[in-house]
Amino acid sequence: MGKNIVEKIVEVHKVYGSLKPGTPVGLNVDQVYTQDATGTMTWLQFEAIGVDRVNVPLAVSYVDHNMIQSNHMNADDHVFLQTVAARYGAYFSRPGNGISHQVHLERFAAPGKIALGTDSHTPTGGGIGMLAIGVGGLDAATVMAGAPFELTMPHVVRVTLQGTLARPWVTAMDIILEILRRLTVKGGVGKIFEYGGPGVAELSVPERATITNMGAELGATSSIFPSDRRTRRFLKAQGRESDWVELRADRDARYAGSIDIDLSRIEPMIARPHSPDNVVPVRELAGTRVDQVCIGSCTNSSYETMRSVASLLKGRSVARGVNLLVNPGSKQVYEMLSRKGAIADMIGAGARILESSCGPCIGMGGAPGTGQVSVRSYNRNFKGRSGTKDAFVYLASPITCAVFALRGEIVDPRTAGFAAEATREPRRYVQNDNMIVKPPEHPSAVTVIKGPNIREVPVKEPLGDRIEADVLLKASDNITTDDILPAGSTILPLRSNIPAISEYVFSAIDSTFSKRAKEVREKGGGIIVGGENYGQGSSREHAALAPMFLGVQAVIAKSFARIHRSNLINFGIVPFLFRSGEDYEKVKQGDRLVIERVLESLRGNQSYTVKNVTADYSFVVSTNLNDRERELIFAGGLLPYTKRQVSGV
Ligand code: MIC
Ligand code: SF4
Repeated sequence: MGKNIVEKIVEVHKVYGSLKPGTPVGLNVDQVYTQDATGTMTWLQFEAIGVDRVNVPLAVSYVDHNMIQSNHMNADDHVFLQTVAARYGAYFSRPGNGISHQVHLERFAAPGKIALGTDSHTPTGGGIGMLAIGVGGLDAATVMAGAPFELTMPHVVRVTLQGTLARPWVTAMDIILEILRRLTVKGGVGKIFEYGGPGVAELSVPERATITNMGAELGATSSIFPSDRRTRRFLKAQGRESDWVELRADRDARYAGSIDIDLSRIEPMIARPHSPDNVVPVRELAGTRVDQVCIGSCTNSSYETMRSVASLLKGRSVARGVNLLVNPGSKQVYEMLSRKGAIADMIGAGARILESSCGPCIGMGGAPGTGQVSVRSYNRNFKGRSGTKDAFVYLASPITCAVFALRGEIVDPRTAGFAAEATREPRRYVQNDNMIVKPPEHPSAVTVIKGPNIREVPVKEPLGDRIEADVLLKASDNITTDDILPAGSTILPLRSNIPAISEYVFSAIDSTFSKRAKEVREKGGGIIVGGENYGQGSSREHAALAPMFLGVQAVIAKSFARIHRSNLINFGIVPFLFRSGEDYEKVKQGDRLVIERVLESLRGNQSYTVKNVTADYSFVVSTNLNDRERELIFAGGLLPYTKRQVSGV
């Protein structure tokens, strides 16, 4: 029987389990990378596990999120990450070298490999034919310590691309926005999207990477393209042709479903506030005033894309009411643009050029003004994520964004009267890895340096047989990890300090949450009630760890997003599922709930009776934990579990 690309890669890396969708499969991992905002916790956890060296073929620690150094905290974290990488044998990508996903694609990603990253946009590497998956920090730490990675085998859905894009105004970003429009932010849960068909050859590796990057917004486990002549060409231009292998699905490969996209029918698309799936054709919003435009991020930062933006801006001026911010994705891109004069063209037009980092995407600078409209070539527009609660953030392709910047309003780029070049891929990218520090020859001689803001990782008491706690918050569908624990330039520097960051749990939704949680901690702690797709978005494990620190015992939701569900389990919080929508409707914030015989049911049929003591009725919830996940909960989480395994107890 023929195999698809995902099956081919999983088969080669399989340690245990089967390829049957929905069942656990243990995998050998080739590459693990971290970024700074999730990386400090990951590396603290790695240290706490107690092994002497990174146990995967390649580990890289990046710095890209926490780049504004308004006090000692971020700079101290950078030093910690550099010294800890050296101590345990990982590469270190210095601040300024660029956004992890872009740099990884350029310098390390390879077809046929499996990579994990502590960031939800790790699937960017799928553009090169790598199976790249976003995970929580603790999962990454245990894999770096030598454990296999356990994946719940996803359903593989084939996306067939036909036809040709109407360049330069229709781009890869418009393809993924169209897919988001059709499938929504829940459409990819439990799935990997595997691209194929004649339209694939139309797209360069960076364009494919835009699509796999933003596949994260579908809730997908990953997205992947074949490895073909264009992949080889990209790797050759990066001086890494020897990393190329061909990778394609067999003719008779089977899929769990299929989607057809005719590229020639795609038009410029835009996501409206406040969700990446709130997508319409740009022309429908024509005339909307624009105050800010941001171009770059890990979604749309390739040299070719930025060149094409520069060709449009050249000799023109941004509209009087618009702030145009540009964050090139990597030093490679930035350096090449500078050498070609493209940065000068952007500056000439009035752009504000930022450093190579996440920047405004995560509210690390560049927040819009009150009530302003910001259009960004980024991947997320959740309410408040930009740093301004009442801003209206839209998402569109870089070239569409550039047209808006010139016109000061939303306009269909095809009819705006401008000309732009569709830049061809360069034959050779500038290869200068002077900002990537290799692991030293004698790592054990390195001293790990920790600034005063870097605190121990808290560990939960193992779960008791009875949970009695208050519903501290009742949330709706599609709650993001940005809602649970916001980012931004004030809160992000606290990522290495759980007691401090826990003050901000749910602060964007309910500013009293943290105080109320602490008040009931002695009385058994709290429970959170959620709707569908609870915890979508970012991989930040702080969205589980900080509530755990505040005494949250359980989350009861209609369904969970994959990475957040794993993070909850990793920190010993039970993810319970409502059996019916009515039960969700009935329970109120403030109700006191009692769940008896938790351990017994967890060992048994995973069905639990919840007594609502306040309103005097009972309802049934369930869990769907596999064997390993149950063990993690019994142990009090993945850290105590792994420590025990490493020390052989
Ligand atoms: C994001 O885009 O939300 C982030 C910031 O990159 C996160 C990681 C984090 O919160 O540190 C992600 O995508 O996982
Ligand atoms: Fe950085 Fe934004 Fe990409 Fe997250 S989505 S890695 S914050 S650029």
